Amino acid sequence: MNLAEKLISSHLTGGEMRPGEEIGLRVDQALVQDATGTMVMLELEALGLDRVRTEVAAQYVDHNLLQSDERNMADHLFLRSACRRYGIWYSPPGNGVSHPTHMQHFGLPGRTLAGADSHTCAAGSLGMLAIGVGGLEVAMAMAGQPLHVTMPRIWGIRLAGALPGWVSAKDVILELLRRHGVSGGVHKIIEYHGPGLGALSAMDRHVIANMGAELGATTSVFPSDERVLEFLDAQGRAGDYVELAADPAAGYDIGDEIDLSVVEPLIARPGSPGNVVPVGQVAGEPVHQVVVGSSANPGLRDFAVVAEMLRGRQVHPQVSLEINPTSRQVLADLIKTGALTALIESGARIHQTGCLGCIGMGQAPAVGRNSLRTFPRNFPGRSGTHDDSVWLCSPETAAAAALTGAITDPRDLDLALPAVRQPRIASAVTTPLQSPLPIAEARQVALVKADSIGSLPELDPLPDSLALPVLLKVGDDVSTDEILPAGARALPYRSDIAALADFAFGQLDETYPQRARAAGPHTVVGGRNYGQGSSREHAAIVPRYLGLRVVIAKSFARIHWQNLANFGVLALEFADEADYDRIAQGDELRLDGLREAVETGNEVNAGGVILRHRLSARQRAMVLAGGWIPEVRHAADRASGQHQLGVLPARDDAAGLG
Ligand code: MIC
Repeated sequence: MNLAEKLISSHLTGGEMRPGEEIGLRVDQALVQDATGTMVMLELEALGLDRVRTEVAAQYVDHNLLQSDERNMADHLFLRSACRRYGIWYSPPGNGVSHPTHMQHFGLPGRTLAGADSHTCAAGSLGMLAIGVGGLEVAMAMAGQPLHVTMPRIWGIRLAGALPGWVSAKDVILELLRRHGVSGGVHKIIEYHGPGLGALSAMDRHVIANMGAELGATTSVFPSDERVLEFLDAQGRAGDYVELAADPAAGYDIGDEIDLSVVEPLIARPGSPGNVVPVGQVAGEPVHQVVVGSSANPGLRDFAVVAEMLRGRQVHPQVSLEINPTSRQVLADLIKTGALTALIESGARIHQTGCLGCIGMGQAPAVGRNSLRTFPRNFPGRSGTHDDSVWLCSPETAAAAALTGAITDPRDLDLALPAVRQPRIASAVTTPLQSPLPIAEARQVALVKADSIGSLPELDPLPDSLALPVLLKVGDDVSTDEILPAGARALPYRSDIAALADFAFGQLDETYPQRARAAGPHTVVGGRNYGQGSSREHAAIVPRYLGLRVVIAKSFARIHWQNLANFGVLALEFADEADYDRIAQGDELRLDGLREAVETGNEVNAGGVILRHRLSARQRAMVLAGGWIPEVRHAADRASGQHQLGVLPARDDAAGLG
């Protein structure tokens, strides 16, 4: 077996490991961040959970850090109280971005991790099977239920050679995006193997695994080898090391190879992480902002390399260079090694630890002014600026632009290769992580809910007949940032669906919320890879709250497709993609006999346009019930009303989830 198959088979709770089939996986660890976490905690409350059942469950506060009104801090207090109530680790604001912080404290080769954040896959860097999913699935996993995913094909990527100077891990994942685009990894696990691995540290692998999300992959997996041991040792956790690798003769469903020695500095042009070109091809474009940080380049090395390139030099006067340390640990080590002083003296602005500009929580650029970022995503408007011009690149390319004020291939600078200093043992700054309370004490804790914290909307069953106006028709690769924006204006409403509804599809059509409220039940038509990007289930809940009952698309991105089912929205695909052209915004589609069509088959006829769903029996039940929570409640009623979800056995055939 290859490593991905080993990880899957050792956690399989149900289903056959045949690509395309739904499988169930036992979940060892669960992770949420604050922007998705408030909904998860409301879901745990709605499900009547007493205490989480995963080995580790952790809540990180890393997204909603700017407190420009009372809402974000109210969310933090709610999350802390829910962690105390349900037995969850709480990482307060200031500790850092969930993914590297989770690796630091809990990363464990061979374990599974379900995370309510699409970049959860970053933990594949430590030989974990780490999958980003919607919040409700994480809530269910915390309650001890298996995680269901479509069995992916395993895509083996053999790495050979070693990266040349001025080229780093970010360029490797940009190379994959250049080759395969933003949907090249859908329903695939990317497994890295080969002799080139030895030269990539665990944090380099984090960079590569993290942005597997941008390829749409289910996750990425690296073996657990000496480089993982080195990482765990630096965290004082060498005892947690387990060696893990594919069997020597293992094969892959798909094969690919990267010769690291010929990878060159790459950059994604504005609009999509898939718009990748060599840096040299766009050299000379003026730059006004450079931001270094995020879970895509979170390691000490990623900051230190910038510091060394800037040491003794000044940031170009036209550029605002912004440093977002990813974690308290990285910040402490930047101070210890003197890198922070070099950055400060060069003119860099130092921000607090966390995601910040990566989700538009501040740092919005001026219209049309190029902003180079070491981030994972640059979907239109995600920065907070409607007509933004955000590019994605490595720390080396970012620092080169900070020095010259223009996009510059770092190899063209007259600089010596930066020598990065890293302490062998990373700073131990563990105190601020708050551990779960003992169960008796936890049961006494009341949830702290300010008025700004809403409740989950009530969801009614799927009607049998629907006359659905097409309120929006959109193109290919529409991201969840376009469906339900992040950013400093919208994020504070993540715990209040009714208020968040005003932002739905804001990037594409500001009139949608008003039109949806007036129309009631309606549909939206999309192109390929609809709903790519983040795991935010709000992108399903909010439109559903506004009356969205059916989405029709050429194809769907993995996480959003499941989120739609979780909240009772029927995801249909064109049997013949050419029919996309037969439907226009403003048309009305009549769907009759819908319940039976969903229950017994996979085809729906919308006035001559044949549409299909790919839902499993489990997903069909939730769509018919109006969503997963109503389905769990119905199933519990059927099973005599005795069960609370938190006490159900963790089996595929458990009442309510079978
Ligand atoms: C993102 O990178 O898009 C986010 C913000 O981290 C999201 C989560 C969210 O929307 O809260 C993600 O990747 O899932």
